[in-house]
Amino acid sequence: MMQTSTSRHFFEDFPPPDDLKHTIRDAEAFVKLNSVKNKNVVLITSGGTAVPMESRTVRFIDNFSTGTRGAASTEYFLAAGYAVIFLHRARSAKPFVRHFPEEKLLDLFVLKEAEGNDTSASAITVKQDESTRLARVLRSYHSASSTNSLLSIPFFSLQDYLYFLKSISDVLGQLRQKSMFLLAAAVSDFYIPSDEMPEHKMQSSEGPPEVRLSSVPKMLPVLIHRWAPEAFIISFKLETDPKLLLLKARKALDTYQHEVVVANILEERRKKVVVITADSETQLEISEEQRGSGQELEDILVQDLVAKHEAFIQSAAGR
Ligand code: 9Z3
Repeated sequence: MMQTSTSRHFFEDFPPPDDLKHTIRDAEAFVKLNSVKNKNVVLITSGGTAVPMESRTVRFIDNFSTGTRGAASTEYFLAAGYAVIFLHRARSAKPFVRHFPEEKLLDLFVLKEAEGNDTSASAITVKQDESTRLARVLRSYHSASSTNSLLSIPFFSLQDYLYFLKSISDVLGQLRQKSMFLLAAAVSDFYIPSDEMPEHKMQSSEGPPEVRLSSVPKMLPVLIHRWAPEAFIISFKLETDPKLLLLKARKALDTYQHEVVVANILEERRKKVVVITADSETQLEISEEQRGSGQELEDILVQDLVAKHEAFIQSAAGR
């Protein structure tokens, strides 16, 4: 298979991340624990990949992704009873804490000073109008952590992301139909091969660099056909031109023969997606009003995907 040899070359070109062995052990223990509990396990990839321009990376090429789709979907899959491996770009949105942006974090609390100068006796409470929201998020967070249902794995570079994806897929694929992949990360299509990348920081005194990018080998077909051939796999298609979106999403499904492509347009991605399978095309949408009242598109997207996954498991059991 062409892709297999090119994907192998890609991996041979870069060393694995330092903590790969440790991460694989964590993933194995997590999958074992949750499969004993008979849970479905989903790998959610989230955020953008950084493409290093120097091996001792000072500069890198990045993209727009905030990680909100992945972080929000993680919460809804946990609520639906799934165990979640959350493979995310470091410092992008994370489940639970995303509800409390850093710059407003301290506004959640009230400080009541004690009488006199005894600062150790001062009391901190949560503002009345914030406590319901905080309690709701805390409840879900505690439920996920006390049941060991969430494993978070951060990555930074494209290379590290792909190493983690491959290793986790090998482990998760063993759950066969009970495993799901939600590939929401915005993964770079281009990279700089190691023999074209300087080791040290590029010097501005040498003038503007000429950077030649190469295409990243397509990993999706390798994942679908080799790493996790029996899993339920959902990829995302992102476009900026609405005329291309559905055509390209359907083409991806026809080419790779996996279960679902979720199609979205960059600017509309919080409001609308189209869920495409071999025999269906479902538009999911939320209104401005619903968004204003705190509803999220990921809530209905995850419900739809859970139902499709259930049907997939049932049909495999009947074969
Ligand atoms: C997506 O399409 C995600 O929905 C977004 C979510 C990245 C748009 P945010 O992180 O945004 O919440 O800000 N992800 C996949 C994008 C992608 O690169 N897809 C490839 C393509 O379209 C296929 S793997 O060709």
